[in-house]
Amino acid sequence: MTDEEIFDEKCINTVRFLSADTVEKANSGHPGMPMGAAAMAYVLFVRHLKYNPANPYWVNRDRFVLSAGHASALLYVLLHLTGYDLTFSDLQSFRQWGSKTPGHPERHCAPGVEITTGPLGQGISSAVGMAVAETHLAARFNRPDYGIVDHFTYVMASDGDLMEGVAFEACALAGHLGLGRLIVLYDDNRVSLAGSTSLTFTDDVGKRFEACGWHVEYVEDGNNVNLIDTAIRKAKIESTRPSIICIRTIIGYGAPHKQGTSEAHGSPLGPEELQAAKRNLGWPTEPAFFITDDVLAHFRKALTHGRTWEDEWQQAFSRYAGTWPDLATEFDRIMRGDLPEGWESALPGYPDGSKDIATRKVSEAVMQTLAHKIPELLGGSADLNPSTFTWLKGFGDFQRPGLPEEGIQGKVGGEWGYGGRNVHFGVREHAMAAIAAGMALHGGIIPYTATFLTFSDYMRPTIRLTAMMGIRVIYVFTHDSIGLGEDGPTHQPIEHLMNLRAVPNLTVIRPADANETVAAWRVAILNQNGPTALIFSRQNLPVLNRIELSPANGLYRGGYILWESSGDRPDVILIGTGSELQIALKAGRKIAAEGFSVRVISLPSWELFDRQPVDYREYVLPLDVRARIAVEAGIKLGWEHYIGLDGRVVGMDGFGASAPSPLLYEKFGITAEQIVRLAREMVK
Ligand SMILES: Cc1ncc(C[n+]2csc(CCOP(=O)(O)OP(=O)(O)O)c2C)c(N)n1
Repeated sequence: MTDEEIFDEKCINTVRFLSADTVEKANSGHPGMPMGAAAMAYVLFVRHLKYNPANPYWVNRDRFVLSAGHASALLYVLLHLTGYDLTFSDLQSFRQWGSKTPGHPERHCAPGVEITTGPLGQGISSAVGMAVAETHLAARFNRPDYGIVDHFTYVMASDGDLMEGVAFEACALAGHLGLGRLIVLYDDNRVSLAGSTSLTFTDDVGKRFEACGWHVEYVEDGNNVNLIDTAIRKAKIESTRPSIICIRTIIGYGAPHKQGTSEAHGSPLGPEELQAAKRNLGWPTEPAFFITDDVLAHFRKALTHGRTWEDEWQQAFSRYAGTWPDLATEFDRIMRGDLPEGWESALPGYPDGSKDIATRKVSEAVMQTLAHKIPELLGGSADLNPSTFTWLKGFGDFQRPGLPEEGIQGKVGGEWGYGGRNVHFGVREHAMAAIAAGMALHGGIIPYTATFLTFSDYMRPTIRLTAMMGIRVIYVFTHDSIGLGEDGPTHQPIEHLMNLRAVPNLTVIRPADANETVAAWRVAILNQNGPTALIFSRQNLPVLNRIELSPANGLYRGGYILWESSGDRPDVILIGTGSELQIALKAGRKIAAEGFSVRVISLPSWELFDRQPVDYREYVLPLDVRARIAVEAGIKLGWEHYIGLDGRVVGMDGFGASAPSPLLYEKFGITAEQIVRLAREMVK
């Protein structure tokens, strides 16, 4: 071995045993993957990844995604060694309350953690979204001699990541799109949590990726620095296909009794086995957390390199700004996440007397004005644009340039290439959500997705993560109830609204008419601290007369008094959302005609309403009025939140049925007559 190779090995063993010690000290965690994948992590962080530990937010940094979030100790060790603001004592408080080093990487806890991972498959899929963002922004902003956006997205993924369906969906799309700056390091250790992958996972991964249009490299010895280095070099040169490097490793490498088995996967090695592993690899058994100065200095060169890379980029950007000042200002703006001036100025309004219109159709109109004003709005649907109406007309298809355009449907007009803003996700709802998350995390993009509300179930794992991360993603869900009609119960969402409302930090908005729909989109665009789900009807709805009724900007408060029969204390309160608000209103008028005092509340967003001051909530929904009826064509469970134990719900008890929409409302009893009947009973 050369001196250099000996030193590399020392650095790798530092990573390996710092990770194992970190897990051992916490008496909890996953030592196996960090020990097996230490070499590839070292090669990547020391020889390839471009980053500045002193400024984790440098916009042109390479993105690194540890998809196998259970190997978090590895990431924390790398961040510490390379000089991020993550100290030795942070390593020692691994997995403890309030630490920067939770069990799985959480985006807001430590600088350098680009994304929250842990649910397998999510990280690699969102990395595809990061690469989409990079590719699009490069097409938009780069100019000859100025690669303002020209970084790579690297992923470390495990067997579990690649077993998950979402990863396959996302990687298939990445191959189709030819995302050449996406590089996956696959930790091929053939062991998962419960045993060997020979039990479950005998795919030929390389061939599978090859079939999806990827460039595939193999490294037979995952401890061989030079082989890994060469493979990464080749992957970087390949510019028209994403790359995966299948690196054969041994889980828990070094641990004499546990290496190569699932015993090494998810619990501390135990003091004896850990000591034995250290002896086995010629590592000092004491002290734990052993780092030598030369090794630390080697890793910390990242600080100098990082400063140089960022400075060089800054200088290039200044020159770029001199030649293209408007582009540079625009780039700064979108990367800050600020909205452009006047973005709201062309939003449509729907005066009294407008024709009935489905809220999905209104959404389409709103999106066209937003598309012109907000160039960073980018997204698409899971093969449902003709139903969700979520295309950005004239703004091109995000596609690999050079694909034969002829015969390809779905062209929305405009550029065909990486500058296009309509992303065709295909029938891949889960990957659509994950990719959109990656686009938001990259920055410079406001991503949206679209499908039928019933298929939100296919997206839930990612929706949950975007809510946890607090990032701006807009989910458009149309066909929001039995109101969609003949497609029947498989397509009619029932429990979905409540399911989404149950996710913390997800804002769910189900507007009742055209003007509420415009307001809902406005809220979604302004919501920078979490995702928003916009829920739209398939069927036409009346445009409520806002001269007679309260204005639709009541939506900004989540709920508001739409109409009341008199200024008196109401005898009964009717609460409606979406397409059922008009039914509640009709019922309210009938009840009022019988001499009762009635109030009708529009409640398009629980989350927005619950954030209002208590006075406002009390003003809308006075505590002492117990006769309350909620009307929503969804599951009843959950409405107790607003109607208490005395209230009643006009909603669904089971699944829907296949029939025309008006008949379904009648058959399932979601009618004004039913509301009136219940109200009479309650006010008696
Ligand atoms: C979606 C999801 N399902 C299950 C788990 C629980 N889990 C954590 S790691 C793991 C499998 C680990 O196998 P592998 O991905 O090969 O990692 P390694 O054993 O190499 O560390 C499982 C099932 C998870 N984190 N995410």
